[in-house]
Amino acid sequence: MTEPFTLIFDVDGTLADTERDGHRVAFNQAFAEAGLDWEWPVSLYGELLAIAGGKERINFYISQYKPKFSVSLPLPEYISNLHKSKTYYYRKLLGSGAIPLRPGVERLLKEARTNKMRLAIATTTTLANVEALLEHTLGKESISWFEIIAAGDIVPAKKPAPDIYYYVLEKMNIQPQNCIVFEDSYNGLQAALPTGLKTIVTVNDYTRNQDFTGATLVL
Ligand code: XBP
Ligand code: MG
Repeated sequence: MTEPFTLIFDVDGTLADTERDGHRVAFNQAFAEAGLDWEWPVSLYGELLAIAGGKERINFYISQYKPKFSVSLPLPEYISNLHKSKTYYYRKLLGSGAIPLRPGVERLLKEARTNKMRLAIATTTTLANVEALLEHTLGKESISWFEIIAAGDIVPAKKPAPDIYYYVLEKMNIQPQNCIVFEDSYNGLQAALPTGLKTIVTVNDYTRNQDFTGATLVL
């Protein structure tokens, strides 16, 4: 019996355009709540997206733009607290219905389920953010549509490292030949390619000019 096909989805920029009006806004709300005069405008955020992972992105921003910044707490602890606050604001934004799924995503997921395909998620974002996005767009039950939701710190190295995709392949005990990955960014494609996974890239305003050499299809 041939193995059923598996669709592996990235989240941010792929399932939904979460970055400009979601994550970016939540980062700014967390900075304001912490009394910081930091503000990430749309263009700067586009540059900072080169760094996957919210905590890593804040750390990069400090090193590049606020090198004199200092706090009494160890910096990683301070950043982790700031990121928790950002995640709170991001989930509140999702709860307000501010971020819909991209066109066609719901139809694709439902058709895949009708055709008994296996579904998985491989994302850099925090698990709680994935669950909130699914709950507030498709309903809480949709979280169970995905056999694996591999997210954030579950792996030691974030995209463009391939760790998150190897993690999904291993946990689902599947071969790359029977899978397709959906991604939106250069980092995401670079993470999938070394594993042998075929990747469909769907671009958005932040990623359309990136290099997608090696993608099976760019939409
Ligand atoms: C995109 C990311 C994430 C989000 C922010 O993830 O790099 O870091 O920008 O989410 P992907 P967190 O495209 O792999 O879904 O602040 O929770 O990291
Ligand atoms: Mg993405």
